[in-house]
Order: sequence, then C-alpha cells, then structure tokens
Amino acid sequence: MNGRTPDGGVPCMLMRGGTSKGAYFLAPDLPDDPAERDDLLLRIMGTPDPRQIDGIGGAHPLTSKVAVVSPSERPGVDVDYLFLQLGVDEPTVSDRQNCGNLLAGVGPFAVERGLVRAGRDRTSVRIRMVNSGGVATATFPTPGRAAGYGGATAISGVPGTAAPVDLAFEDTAGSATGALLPTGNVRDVVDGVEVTCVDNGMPVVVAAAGDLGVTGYESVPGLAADERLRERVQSLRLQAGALMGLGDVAGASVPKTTLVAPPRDGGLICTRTFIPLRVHASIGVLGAVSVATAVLMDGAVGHDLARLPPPGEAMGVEHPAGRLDVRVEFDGTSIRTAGVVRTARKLFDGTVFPRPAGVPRPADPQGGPDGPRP
Ligand code: NQM
Repeated sequence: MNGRTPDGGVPCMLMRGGTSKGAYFLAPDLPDDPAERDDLLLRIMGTPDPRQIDGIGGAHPLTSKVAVVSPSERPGVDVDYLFLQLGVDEPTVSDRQNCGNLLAGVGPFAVERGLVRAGRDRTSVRIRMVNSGGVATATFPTPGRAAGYGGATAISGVPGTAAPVDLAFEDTAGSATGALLPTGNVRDVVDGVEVTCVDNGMPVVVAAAGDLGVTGYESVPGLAADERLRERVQSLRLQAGALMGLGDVAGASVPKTTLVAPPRDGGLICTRTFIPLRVHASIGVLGAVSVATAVLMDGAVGHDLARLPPPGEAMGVEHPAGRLDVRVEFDGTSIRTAGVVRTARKLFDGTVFPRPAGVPRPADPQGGPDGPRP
C-alpha cells in the first residue's frame, strides 16, 4: 500500500540533515524497481538541469539528496536508510556512498512517520545504513513524545541553533571498499603526489594541500575557480579510485578528495574537500570521520600536519565554514568508536509532484525553455 495520490503526487518530507538538505520518503511510497524509482526521483528533483528549476533540488549536490526509509527486518535495528545522491546537471542517481548528514534526519523522520515510538524525553533509533551495511544509533530529544527540533546546538555551516542529534557509528571501516585502507597501504604515490586512501564510512583520497600547489586555507569560490586544480583532483581520484577497488569512478560520486593543512583554529586538521569535483561548503560527516581516522595513523598523509587533542576530547576537523567535531577512537589497527553531533530540522511535509515522464528536459538539445543549445 503506498501513499501516492491519483494525480501522481508522492508523500515527501523535506528536511535539513546537518549541513545538507534532502527529500525523505517512506520506501513503499516509491516504486520497488530501482530504475523506475530513480527515474521518478530525477523528475522530482528537477535533474538534469544546473538550476533544477522544475523540481525541488537545490542546484547543488548537497541539496540534491534523497533518504529512503523503511522498517528494518534486522534484529536490534529499527529502520533501514538508503541514501541516494542525485546529480544536478547530469541524470545520475548513485547508491555508492553514504551520507552522514542526511542520516541526522532519519531518526526524527522515523518518529514523524510512526515507524518508531518516541521515548518520553529522548529517543534512540538504531538505523541500518543500507549503502554500507553499517549501523548508526541516532539519539535526539522527543519532548512530549514527538520529534523536537528546537534547541541550543550550533553546527558550523548552519545559521542559528537546533536540537542535537547524536550519531554513534558502528562498522564504518571499509564502508564502500571493504577495507579501512583499501589500497592495502597507508600511503601511495599517485601522479607523483603522496596520498592516503581511507574508507572509514566514506572513501576519501587524502593529500597535503601544499603538494597540489595550494595552502589549504583558500575560500570555496577561490578553489572552485581553479580549473587546473580541479583537473589534478580528477586525475588523482580516477587513479586512486581504481587502486581502491572502486573501478572506473569517472561518473561516480566517490572517492572524495580532501586536501589537508595544519589546523588554524584549535582543531585536529584543516580540510578542503571535493565531492567529487565540486568544492564542499564544509565537509561531509563520514568524510570527516574518515579524514580524522587517516591523520591519526602513523605514516599517513596529514599525520605530521595534525595536532592531536588531549585524550577524550573531540577532534575538530576544520573546514571552510568552521569545524566539525568528531569522536574517533583508533587503537592503531581498528576503530573502537566513531561519532558526531549534528542537528536536523523538518522543513516541509506534504506531497511532491514529479515532472511528467517524457517531457523534454532543459538539457535536451531540442527542448527546454531556451530552445536548442549551441
Ligand atoms: O560524508 C557530502 C554531506 C556529504 C556526505 C559528500 C556526508 C558524509 O556533506 O557523511 O554527509 O561528501 O558528498 O552531506
């Protein structure tokens, strides 16, 4: 039984999850067939179109995201969360990565939709991240047994404050590649640049900013305008992706590339991240967990640039909008715990109407409001 309306509407909740924004759906409200589902989601988001003008996407990879949530059949787990990254100007839908930011909204969404009964003041929801098989526990306030979004927690990259969502991860190592160090080495040389390829929730290629001719403190527009740097990052990630066992990653959203530099704001390390070629406005959650894990390792790129906080203190991963504090306990061979605090907010709940199937798209040479493209 799905909640779709006779005129093609689909029940949808728009939420901010951490520093990202996405459309949250109950799985039964979307087609079971992945190809049909993806086609519907592209038409909902308004992809492909750099402005996503005919859909609800926000014209950036960080706002062109989808969470599909369903009750879990796994013992000890409440809900399954499938993350889908939709392209903006390319008609792509990828399930090859996780998203720790949208994850922040999954617990409150599960309560809103009645999949999980809220506790009296706080609720913990055990979430299986379908993309990687890992499990996360989200704990958040539920005053009056309802999801509560107001609170005093600030996160860099989001104005104001909101209720904290504590995320504790299990089994993040090797999320997409099967190994914490997917090339089998703590350091590799690609294109003459030393890199550490790591996957503690997100496959990331870590390189020293200085080795790519930048400081690592540039602004997002400054890095975005650097065509030559983008080409070098693409070349690095294509080769590193193959070494990481990810195959041809030309059209894939992973691996990400993070350039690291010494911290300037009391944190562990300073970062600038490419997702995979757009410059991230801050840094992804699991991306930050992976980078922090890498720089904790002896011999890894960035290890000598990092400043370790006193034991027990959160590690600040500095990024263009501030810092993301992560908890990572790494004993030299395996990860003991990993977690972050995020916030999330319900923005809109209702029915979304997809662009009809088969309507010419702006990117079609014959179609779109601007007519044939040159
Ligand atoms: O790394 C962006 C984001 C992400 C992913 C990306 C994320 C994560 O900021 O867990 O959250 O790396 O494409 O939402």
